[in-house]
Amino acid sequence: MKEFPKGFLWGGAIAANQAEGAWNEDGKGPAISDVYRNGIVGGHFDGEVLEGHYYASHEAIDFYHRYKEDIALLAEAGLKCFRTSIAWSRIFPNGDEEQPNEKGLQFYDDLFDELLRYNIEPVITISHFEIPLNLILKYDGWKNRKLIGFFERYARTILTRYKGKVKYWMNFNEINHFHTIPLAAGGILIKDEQSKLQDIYQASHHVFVASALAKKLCSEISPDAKMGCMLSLSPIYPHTCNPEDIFDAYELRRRSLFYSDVMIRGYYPSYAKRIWREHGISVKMEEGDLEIIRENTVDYLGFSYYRSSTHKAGMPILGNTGGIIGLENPYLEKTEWGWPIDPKGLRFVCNELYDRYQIPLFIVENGYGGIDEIGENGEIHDDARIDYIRKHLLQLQEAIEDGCEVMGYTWWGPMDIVSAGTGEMRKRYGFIYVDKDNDGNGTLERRKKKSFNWYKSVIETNGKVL
Ligand code: BGP
Repeated sequence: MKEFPKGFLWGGAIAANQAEGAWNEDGKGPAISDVYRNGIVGGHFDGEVLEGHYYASHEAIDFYHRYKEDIALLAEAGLKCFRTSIAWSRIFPNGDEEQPNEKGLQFYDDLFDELLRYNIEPVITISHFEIPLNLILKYDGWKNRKLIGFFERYARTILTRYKGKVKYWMNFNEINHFHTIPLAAGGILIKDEQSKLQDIYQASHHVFVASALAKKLCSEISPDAKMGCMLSLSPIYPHTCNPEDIFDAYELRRRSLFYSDVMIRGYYPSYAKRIWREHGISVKMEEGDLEIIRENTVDYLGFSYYRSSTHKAGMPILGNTGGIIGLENPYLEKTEWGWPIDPKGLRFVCNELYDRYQIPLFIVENGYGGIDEIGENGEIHDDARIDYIRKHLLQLQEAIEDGCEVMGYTWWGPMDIVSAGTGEMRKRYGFIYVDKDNDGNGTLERRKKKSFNWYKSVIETNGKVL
């Protein structure tokens, strides 16, 4: 069997709000994820913590207190890297303070030290669906240009503090979900459908300037570190060979690549100008914005890949920018959550992206969310999960053979965590089981599943044995 490239970053990935818990400890302020019920992607936003309601992020899997135990297990599995995010509101509880919260900074110092003790590289997302709540309520989120300054201060603080500890950064998680989940991904509450697109493109512009500034700071403060962007990139197939379907699917695809087009190439693509013209959108920019965006493009493209989707002409294009399931694809099996399983799509998407950008790719999320059955002796034989990951890794190997430069692969949710889509615990991704149910009951005990040893041997052999 073929091996993966030398130094390939085998890892696992989580997000602060889906794992840490301790939502109001040590000075942390409330984040948007703390006031969502039933999932930050598809759930309900309360705007404040309402008494008597269950919020999955409040305890999550208590990673905040149990990270040492988790990291020891990850080290035993042989992980080379670990992706997590910094909860912005641990560092700046309201997002707009002048001074950071020392206890929040200390937590990530301790966490990164613990990882480095085992030679596990931290891969850090600066903002993963967990913007401080105050920035939404008081400022209208990214619609407000002031957020650029708040983000810049936050980025400067963490880049300076963790210089030498963190070599791999990513700006915004799945930023191309801005259109589908503007509140979670972009921190903007859509109050008026009429001005939705105007607001989204204006907020996106602020995000582009902010991420370019973060990249600039990264080059100045930590010249050896790399800063990537992060998108959700399911391939979008045309439903038939009807040119109408083919063009529409292509158009939808381009829109899902809008964010990487700007962050990687450093300019607004020509197709965006047509969208703006036809929808009467005018994006306010200040002098120097386009220059900042042009001069500070990202070093690599991180993306999540779970599934593909199928598109037919006439299905709504605007608003859909990636990650959607679309129409039934009769050639593919599905997970218990209805997500089409498409390993070949990973090879397709790697080639598509590498052809388009020629910068290193990093698969920072891939995995199988399913229900685990516990056997009589407490063992968990998660063969469907192993099968899913194996088939995706085989296709990733093919993509590398095709010539794509791939830095690494991080298994989504190495320990079971809260689902972003539904807020559930029973949608499990881990090779480590966490004893907790949807209502918050359980001991939080960690237990290895069958996939634990399987992934360990994959890493040990650098992908030779799959
Ligand atoms: C991505 C998010 C993650 C994650 C994953 C799986 O969209 O970046 O935060 O949770 O999807 O989705 P889910 O948790 O809904 O199964």
